[in-house]
Amino acid sequence: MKNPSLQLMVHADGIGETIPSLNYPGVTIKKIHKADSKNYLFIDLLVAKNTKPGRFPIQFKKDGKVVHAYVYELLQRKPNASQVKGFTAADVIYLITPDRFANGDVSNDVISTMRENKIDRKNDYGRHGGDIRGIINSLDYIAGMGFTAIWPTPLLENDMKQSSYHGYAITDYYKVDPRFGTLDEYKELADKCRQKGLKLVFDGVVNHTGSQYWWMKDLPFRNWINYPDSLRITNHRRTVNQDLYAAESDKELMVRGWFVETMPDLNQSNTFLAEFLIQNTIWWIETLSLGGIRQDTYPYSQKKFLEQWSCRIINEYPQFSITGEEWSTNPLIAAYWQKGKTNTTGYNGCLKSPMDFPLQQALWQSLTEPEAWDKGIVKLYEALANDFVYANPKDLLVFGDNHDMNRILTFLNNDADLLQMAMTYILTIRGIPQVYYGTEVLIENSAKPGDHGLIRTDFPGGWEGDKANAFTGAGLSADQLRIQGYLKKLLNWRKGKKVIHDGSTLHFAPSNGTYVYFRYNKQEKVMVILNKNEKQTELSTGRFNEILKGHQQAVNVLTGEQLSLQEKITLPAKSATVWEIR
Ligand SMILES: [Ca+2]
Ligand SMILES: [Ca+2]
Repeated sequence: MKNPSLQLMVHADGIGETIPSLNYPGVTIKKIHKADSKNYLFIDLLVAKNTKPGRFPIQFKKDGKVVHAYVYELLQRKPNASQVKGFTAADVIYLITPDRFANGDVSNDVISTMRENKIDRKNDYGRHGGDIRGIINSLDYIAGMGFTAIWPTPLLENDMKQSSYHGYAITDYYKVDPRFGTLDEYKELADKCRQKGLKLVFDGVVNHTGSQYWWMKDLPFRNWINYPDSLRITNHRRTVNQDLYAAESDKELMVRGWFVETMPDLNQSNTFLAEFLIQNTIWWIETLSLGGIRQDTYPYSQKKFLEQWSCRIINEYPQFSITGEEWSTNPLIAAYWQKGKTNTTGYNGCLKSPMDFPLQQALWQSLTEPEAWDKGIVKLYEALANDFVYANPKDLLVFGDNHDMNRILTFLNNDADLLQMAMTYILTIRGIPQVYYGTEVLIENSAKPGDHGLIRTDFPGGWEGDKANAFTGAGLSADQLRIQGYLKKLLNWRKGKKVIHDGSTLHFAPSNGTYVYFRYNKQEKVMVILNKNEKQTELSTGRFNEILKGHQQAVNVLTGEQLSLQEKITLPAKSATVWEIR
């Protein structure tokens, strides 16, 4: 690694009262740190350049006698390990809730030694049995649809009494949850993704763990977690991170407060914990040759730590990509975290791709609001006009929904035509698109708006005996097949379109319920027309002369239909059409 330092956290009875020693060419012990608990020892190693991979024993002596020993292994790095490429705007990320996607191995459904040891598909908050094998089995479907990356929500151990299916209450940062599979299966998933041209995005959670984390019974340091003695819940006032006038007590509670009693908040200002978390992330990138990381609850961790965490990763893997969840619909707040943004507070991290929550909200509101001077489609136009606040708007993660909010179809009042418009926008506007699994077959949650369990509905066909099967198309409705087919075509077209990946954007003020924008570069021009009107609409192209000048024809990328730009374009009611300009 570029960084020659490695800190080992050693945990064993009374290990803190021992002196460690080792003998291996290239590896030296630089410093030893005791913890608050006598059962931990932190050992700083220096690994010299060109040190050979191999195993070496570390001996722990007390009063001159060896009382503990451990064989540590330095693994061989894969060729070009530091050159792993993160997701870019050339990718489209398919977001998966693994427990709800596909059950590829029923033998891991119930693990009797775990606290939650039953499956119940009728319970929205119970485990349903989906797993890594199910994702592996579905990779051809995902790649065939035209997605180029997958982001499964966390697959690490969540040995909690209930709601362990969602994965955000991790109880061991180095262990795959056995109900999802094994580390070998996770590696197999990574390898098969690579073979099929899919990047694998890891969902990281450094803000909190599950309360059943093994170390909770014997914390290395008293300040390993925040508020260890008296539970305090975060105020969720995320703007304190940027606010020039915020009270210290509010800032403190925001970052140190817990989400819920079952998720202890980690204190990343403890440098040993910070190092543990950074090394752990790097270990996963290295082990799986990841294609990106999504970091949960981004603004809830210590800011100094977030700078170190993100920039240490980018230092080791310069072409890597990180996206982070800052759930704010204010672009100023989202922009603050992006790599390259100059902030007066001095914060300067390496988060490439903040999530574009502001645009997500503008998208569904613009499509569902009645048209008026300051409402409806103009909201989408004006939301994009905020791009000047971002260091790099082309790197933002754009999405219609995710696993924590209503399904986009529910936001859009279950209107499949509006869904088609929204998805066309996501897939043609600047940024890195992310699509939640099942959007393509109209999964919605209008029966219980906002309900996480229902939002994370089982993917049809993921379970033996499912009535409908989205993988084969069997049992799907005409609308489901139509949207699935539409997305498949658009996604596969997008794959080869550099002009969509990193072209410039030009948009025209919406007029009469239509909104027209262009993506262009020196070689190509693409025109996207959103028509929100409930009836067929005629559109003259004269107003777009500054970009259409010298062009005669447009070709519909989905239907192949050709039209003359000299004539009016007929737009179907509630439609999105994508045209290559000739
Ligand atoms: Ca299973
Ligand atoms: Ca926190």
